Amino acid sequence: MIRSAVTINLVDTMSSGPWIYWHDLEGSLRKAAELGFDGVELFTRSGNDLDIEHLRQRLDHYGLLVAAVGTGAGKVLHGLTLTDPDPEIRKKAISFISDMISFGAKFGAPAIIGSMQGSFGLGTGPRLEHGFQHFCEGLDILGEQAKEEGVFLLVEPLNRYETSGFNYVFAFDNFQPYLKTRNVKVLADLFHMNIEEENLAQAVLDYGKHIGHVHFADSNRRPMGLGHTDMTPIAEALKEIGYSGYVSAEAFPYPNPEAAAEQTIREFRKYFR
Ligand code: LER
Ligand code: MN
Repeated sequence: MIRSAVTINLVDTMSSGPWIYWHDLEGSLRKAAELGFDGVELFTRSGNDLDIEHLRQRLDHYGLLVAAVGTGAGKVLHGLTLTDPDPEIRKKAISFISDMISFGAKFGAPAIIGSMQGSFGLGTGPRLEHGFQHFCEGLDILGEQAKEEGVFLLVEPLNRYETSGFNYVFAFDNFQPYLKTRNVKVLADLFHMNIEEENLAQAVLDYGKHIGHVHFADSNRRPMGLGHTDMTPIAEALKEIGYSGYVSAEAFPYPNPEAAAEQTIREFRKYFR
């Protein structure tokens, strides 16, 4: 079964970006549960930011699961990436993501490596060999850690304006053979894909077996239905490949968080229920 999720940004020093709910954990969980979402995707300061038992209790109270945890705060707050030329920064990036993996794993949720990949010239432009090597080394270490903790690791293609690293799902072929770990899955973010893929539905059909999570946003990164992405063939493709992960709203809170969440769950039900 494909499950719905909605993002919550819990970094109080951030105030804009593609997250539906903001800052208030309790209120966000309550609203997500009222709308009938299956899970929440959490964007936190670090893997040690939240009280685990309190979170577990509140999730149980609302009947919600954790769909995934984002690691982007490592870059936004601390400037860390897996492909930085400085080995000390790479070490800190691995340690930051490692904590996020352990945090997510306590709830059976995978961690997402998006902006923490840095930029290393894989997708477009010439490949920067060192960056590429560091990217693969990082994924190997973290992918195996995730495996030991019972979850997979997600790596996310981002559009060309955010990275010169992993830009489109087909590029998974460019580095998967170099990985020792087999515990890495691809996050299909429909906003990034709208910019980079030739055909979104075909990319889903071709790469289905690698897809472990979906970010649900329209072409303009507003909630699905408020842009020009043709969702029908993409939803058909996800069903055809037997996708059984989350479709998680990582979109701008447009026109406001409440309306964005309602728009998202309406669209989710239209395509997946
Ligand atoms: C992360 O999931 C993502 O899509 C990035 O664009 C956020 O900056
Ligand atoms: Mn995303």
